[in-house]
Amino acid sequence: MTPVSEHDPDIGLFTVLREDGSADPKTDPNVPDAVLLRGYREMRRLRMIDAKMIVLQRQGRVGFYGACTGQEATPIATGLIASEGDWVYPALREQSVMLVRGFPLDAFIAQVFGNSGDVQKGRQMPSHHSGRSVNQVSWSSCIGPQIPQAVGTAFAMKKAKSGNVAFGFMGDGATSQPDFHAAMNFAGVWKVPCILVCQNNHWSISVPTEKQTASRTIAIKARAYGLPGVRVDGNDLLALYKVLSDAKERAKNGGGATFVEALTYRIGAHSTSDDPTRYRSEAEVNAWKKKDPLDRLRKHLVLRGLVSDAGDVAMDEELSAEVAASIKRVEALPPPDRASLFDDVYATLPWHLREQRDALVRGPSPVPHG
Ligand SMILES: Cc1ncc(C[n+]2csc(CCOP(=O)(O)OP(=O)(O)O)c2C)c(N)n1
Repeated sequence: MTPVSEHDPDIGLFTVLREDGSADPKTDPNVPDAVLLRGYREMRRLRMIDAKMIVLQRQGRVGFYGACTGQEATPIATGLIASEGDWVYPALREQSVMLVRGFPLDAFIAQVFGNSGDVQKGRQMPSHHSGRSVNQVSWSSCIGPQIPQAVGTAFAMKKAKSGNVAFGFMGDGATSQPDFHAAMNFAGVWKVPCILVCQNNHWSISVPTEKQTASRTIAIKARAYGLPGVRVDGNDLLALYKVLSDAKERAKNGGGATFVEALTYRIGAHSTSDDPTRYRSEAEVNAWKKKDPLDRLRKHLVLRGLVSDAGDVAMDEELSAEVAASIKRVEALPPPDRASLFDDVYATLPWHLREQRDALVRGPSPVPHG
């Protein structure tokens, strides 16, 4: 049996940001200031979008929302390091990668409304974003299928020698799904350019991680598949930047896939359909609030003189106005055109569907009098 040690990357915890806000010089990836500030702004905007969308759901203006509050560092770090030709397969908490990669905010919000501003034409459940323009594929709501999809895409990239990578995301709960094991096995055997990231937020709705797996860590599972596993502080943007960049370089250079376990915590409910007070304690939530990824990055940036209270006030005013204006524009849009129901499946619509589409467009026949 291979001996295990606290120093192994799949057992220990890779961190950069220290409690006092400084970066550990031994692990600091020296991210350029402009990139850090971009990440900070994106994290603040994402937190604001999530808060506003939850209010909209509570007001009955959208049907469902899954926030990632407390878990912003992973999707934002991914967005910062992804190249244009890379593909992203998110789970519920990583939709926002596409925003960092230039997907328009209006279209992002329209997906939650499911109206005519939505590139998916209202066909997907809210919070299941995708965007062809940024190579991001919607997850299916079933837990796990996006993991083999990401690995399959990476296999195609390898065959095509595209030089790109695929990112596949999952929660800790997804590691109990058969799809996880099939994907990890395939990724190991075929050395595909893939980065598989598990956001271990300690809960799979009401199931705690200790009831999900008896493994010492989740990252250690990678050993059995012949992949490197890395355990990283998922609330530390700098650490994630480093681990994900290294994994990307390795994948691009033919070194194959990496499995990353990012330790984090879901501060809010699983989704707008959940009440977490029924299964976890306030004390636990409060302890994690002290390790908030946005606060930790801010502390670092303040120490480096890159952000200030006044600057944050101005940024929040700007971001709040941007998000509010987007919601206002999007909410005013009509629903998707009904006839669009028949689009996108057949190059040439078969006769029986043409008849059904025409009947739908005509509307019901008038009821005869008499
Ligand atoms: C195959 C399948 N089983 C059960 C569910 C119900 N379900 C939805 S989300 C979820 C928990 C997912 O937990 P995790 O993978 O840890 O991700 P998290 O939501 O914590 O980010 C479950 C069990 C589902 N959607 N699909």
